[in-house]
Amino acid sequence: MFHTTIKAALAGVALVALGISGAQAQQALKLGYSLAPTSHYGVGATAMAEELERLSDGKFTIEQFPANALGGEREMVEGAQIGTVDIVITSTGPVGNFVPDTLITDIPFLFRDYEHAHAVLDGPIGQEILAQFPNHGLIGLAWGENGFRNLTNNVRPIRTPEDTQGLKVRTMENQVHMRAFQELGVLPTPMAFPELFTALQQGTVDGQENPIGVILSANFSQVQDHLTLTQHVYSPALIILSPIVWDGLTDEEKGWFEEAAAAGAAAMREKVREDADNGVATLKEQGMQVVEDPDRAAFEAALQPAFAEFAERFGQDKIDAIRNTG
Ligand code: EAX
Repeated sequence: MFHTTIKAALAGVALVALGISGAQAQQALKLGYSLAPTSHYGVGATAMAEELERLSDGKFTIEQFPANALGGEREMVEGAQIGTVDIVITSTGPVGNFVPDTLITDIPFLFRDYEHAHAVLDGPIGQEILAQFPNHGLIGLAWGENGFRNLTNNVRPIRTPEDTQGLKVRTMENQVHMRAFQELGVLPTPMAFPELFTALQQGTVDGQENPIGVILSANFSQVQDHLTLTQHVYSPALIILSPIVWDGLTDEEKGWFEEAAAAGAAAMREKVREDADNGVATLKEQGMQVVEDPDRAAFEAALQPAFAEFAERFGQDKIDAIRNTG
């Protein structure tokens, strides 16, 4: 009798345990990014979430934490490594500090246009870089997009490299960008994105550089007078997953995550293009003075000493392989 009671109790415990594990099988994932929900990152996150929920029949859901709610991009990537953040959409800005192979993609004037960038990143070169992520405690699910970066400042209209001399410009926490900006006579000031608006407002830095979608989304027209369409570097984004999530997935589930990330990346790219095409007009309406046609060739030429160093560091053959793609 006693035994029967215990058995029944144990069965009850087992049932409760099953019930709990059934509930746990529904996994809500935390996804962080630095911009507003209406930005290209928000659009990408939503597309990814919808696709993942659809493919997994509701098993995996994604909760979004926009606008740096989980910290700056470097902090979010660290969070993915230790499992406090499940998914991060981030520019490559700080990622080279974790996965050095991504740094080659941060070289200015490397990608001609969006099609070129997509061909490289979605092709063997980009996929080989993603394959390096697990060696650094991260899973690179897909290349998303941030866009071609443009310079804004509060001092003067910028047309040539002479105009950038002496400017204090916030850069991302990225060695390649910082090195390149030195050649333009700029004092590169690395800073996490969440601090940038206030730094511009208070004049801690004179300027910053970002794609049109970011300038719009972060309301930089409120704190910057001049915009120059320098398009000096293509800024990729990455959809990164915590290995702690990845390691718990079946092969089928891993496939869903990759497919959902691809859908997110595609939606992100579409929104980046839309902002690049329409956003400059909006920024003008908001009062920015825009130099549409700066001397890009002069900026590229001014960077030659930095390019020589990049060739030595990354290998001219690897850089040529990117340039000759597509
Ligand atoms: O990823 O830090 C930056 O300037 C990034 O471009 C921005 O956070 C969007």
